[in-house]
Amino acid sequence: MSLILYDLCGADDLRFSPFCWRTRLALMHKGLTFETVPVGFTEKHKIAFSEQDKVPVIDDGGTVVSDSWAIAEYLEDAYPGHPALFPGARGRRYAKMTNDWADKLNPFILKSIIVDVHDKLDPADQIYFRESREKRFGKALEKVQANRDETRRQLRDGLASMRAHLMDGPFVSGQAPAYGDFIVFGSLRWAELCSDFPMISDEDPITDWYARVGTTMGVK
Ligand SMILES: N[C@@H](CCC(=O)N[C@@H](CS)C(=O)NCC(=O)O)C(=O)O
Repeated sequence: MSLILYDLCGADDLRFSPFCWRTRLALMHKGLTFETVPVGFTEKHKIAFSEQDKVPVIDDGGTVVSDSWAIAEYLEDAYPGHPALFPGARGRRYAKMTNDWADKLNPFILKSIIVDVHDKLDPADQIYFRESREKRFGKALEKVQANRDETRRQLRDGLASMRAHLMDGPFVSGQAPAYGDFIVFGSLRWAELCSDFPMISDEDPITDWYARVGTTMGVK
């Protein structure tokens, strides 16, 4: 039975969603074969079967799961003989903590690159994205992004605990990358794919970590 990932898609088939990257890397780490179905912001009909309106969604031979965290838990439980997403006795709890922490940092990335993300979308999705995000932030996308030196500083400050954690080992999850790494990697991959504005400085140890994860997972 086939496994399908419904994946957010921009213009030119760009797959940039931080949450979909978490799931994509989780599937790769588990060694599972999967196909992807591109879903634009204005193509919610493609995921109507999941009874909610956000990606990622997976359909694993008829088992439908949405939300990247729920998908990671599902994959870990459904494929126990495959490499672990949450290694270690308390790995699942640590990964969940990382998940919730990273979700709070994502808005700093979004505010730093919001016009750049808009520009990477197809025209119909640009209209949807502008309307929905300007409603959310109460101002023009350009005004949100104009403050990006500050929002990037907030992101860099917010990553301090990860920087400290990396002093103890090469990956968030220990000696090898696992789901805790994929969570943060997805966010920085999103920024890299959508924008030339560097979220992390070259001197930051997180830059080396990002390259290590990319190389290990074969995505850079
Ligand atoms: N908590 C969810 C968040 C998923 C999410 O926000 N997905 C975005 C793409 S990055 C989405 O589908 N947005 C649809 C929209 O804004 O209309 C998860 O972890 O999967």
